Amino acid sequence: MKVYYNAPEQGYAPQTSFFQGRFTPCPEVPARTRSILAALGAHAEFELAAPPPLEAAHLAGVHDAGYIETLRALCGRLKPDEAFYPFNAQPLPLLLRSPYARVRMGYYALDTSTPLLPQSYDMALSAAAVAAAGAEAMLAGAPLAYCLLRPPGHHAGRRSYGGYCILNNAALAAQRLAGAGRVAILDVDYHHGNGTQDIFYESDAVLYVSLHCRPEEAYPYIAGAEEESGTGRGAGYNLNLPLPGGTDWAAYAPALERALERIARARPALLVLSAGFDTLADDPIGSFALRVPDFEPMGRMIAALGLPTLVVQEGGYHVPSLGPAVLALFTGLGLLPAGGARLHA
Ligand code: Q9C
Ligand code: ZN
Repeated sequence: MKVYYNAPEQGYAPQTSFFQGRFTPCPEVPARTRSILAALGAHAEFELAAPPPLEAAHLAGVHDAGYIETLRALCGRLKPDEAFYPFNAQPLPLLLRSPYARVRMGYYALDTSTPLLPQSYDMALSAAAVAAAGAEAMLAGAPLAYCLLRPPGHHAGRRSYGGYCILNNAALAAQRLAGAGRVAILDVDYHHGNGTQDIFYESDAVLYVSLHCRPEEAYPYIAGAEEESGTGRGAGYNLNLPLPGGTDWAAYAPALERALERIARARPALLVLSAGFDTLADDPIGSFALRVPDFEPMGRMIAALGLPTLVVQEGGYHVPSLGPAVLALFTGLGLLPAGGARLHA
């Protein structure tokens, strides 16, 4: 199986998040992918590949041109050691009239939690390139591929960034795959993928189904309620399954079953799996109670859909667990022989 990976991300190390009025260490670090790469390296089934570069123009179906252009201008103006946090974080129309990218950027900010660095634009584009390459592989007939990337994407909306996400990698892949038939996105990150929901909310070409911690108690707070089910042509093509803090595999599995039933009913041609691992009990920012071995039955249940599946990396912040959890998932997905992942867990 091909593993598309943007190696330059190893040089991308945002240090500090600004969250609820405080500077806190940013958990979205290069050690995350290092943990995964170390685990994959022990198995010949994973074939690493660098994606071809992606031009910003190819984001057009997923992101607003003004957002992309402001992001590019902003990053180009930051000092080498600067981390940018918006002053405003609200889509107020007057902000867009400013000649300063620093002011315009506030229009596109979901919140202040995501530091933007001088390299953020290039890095986000390189992560999106990974997703595009993964989509191409699926269109060429691959049954399974993995997009290993940073920064993650599912909180980035059509014209918004946040939650360590700048461009929506999974949405870009889904958009490209939708040319080959209906696509389902299953999002198992601990956090609701408000960005992915936003991008496809009015579309029936892409079904978005998410299992996540309920918005009353978890980031992004502003989306993820069960009532959000899509509008227009997209009515019924958005399914949120919010779960309470403390959810373990015994409580998670029946919700996943519901998610998979909805997906099966939509008869998609392909599946995009937004794979977050911040549902693990040890995750420093999540409050669920999954264990590494739970990712194996999770993978098995997903594989039972019998769909070509593109796995796109999202969150997950307990660094030592990430590699083992990815192996457990791909064991369940049928790539690795059962039992193998446990040796590395
Ligand atoms: N102390 C993803 O998993 N801040 N993003 C939470 C908790 C935002 C997570 C702070 C979390 C965003 C892709
Ligand atoms: Zn997350």
